[in-house]
Amino acid sequence: MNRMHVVLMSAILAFAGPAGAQSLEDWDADGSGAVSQQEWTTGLDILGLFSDWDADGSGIVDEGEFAGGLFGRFDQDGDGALTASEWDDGIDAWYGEEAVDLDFDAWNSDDDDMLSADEFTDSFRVSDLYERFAAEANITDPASGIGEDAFAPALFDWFDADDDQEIAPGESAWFG
Ligand SMILES: [Ca+2]
Ligand SMILES: [Ca+2]
Ligand SMILES: [Ca+2]
Ligand SMILES: [Ca+2]
Repeated sequence: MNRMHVVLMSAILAFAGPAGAQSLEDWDADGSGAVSQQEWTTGLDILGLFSDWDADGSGIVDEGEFAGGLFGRFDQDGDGALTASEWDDGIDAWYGEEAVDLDFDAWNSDDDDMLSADEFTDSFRVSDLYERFAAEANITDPASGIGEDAFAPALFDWFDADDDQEIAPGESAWFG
């Protein structure tokens, strides 16, 4: 990828905002029609996703920070809260429509119509969603969090549903 491409991609990503959909074509540097692990890692680096999710800058994304990162991805309009529909779309996109049976009301502890970041994180921690991610993404010690070197490969493994070492169009909700 040349420098102009990087600059252009950064501008596109910045414009798209924190919850904006990434385009597979932008990440597919060699034009193969799918995203390799190297292209994936480059895309996440340009997006700055690890430092974004590592809220305390410790070099580790722990379970609470992982929840916070997902919350940001799910918050489609970026208003800092999740409607039932944003929450449902996000869970379905990341975990699959049939794999998870969760109840919005159980997560929404104050019974208003929105999930705050704290409500989301508290409920995420008591769910098994982080553990499910860690198992699928080959994180050996999830309780210790996810280090920077493991972060992009873990997300790649998570989204590469058929384990053929590339992310094809339609395989991942990441590329909406
Ligand atoms: Ca951290
Ligand atoms: Ca929202
Ligand atoms: Ca609420
Ligand atoms: Ca694949």
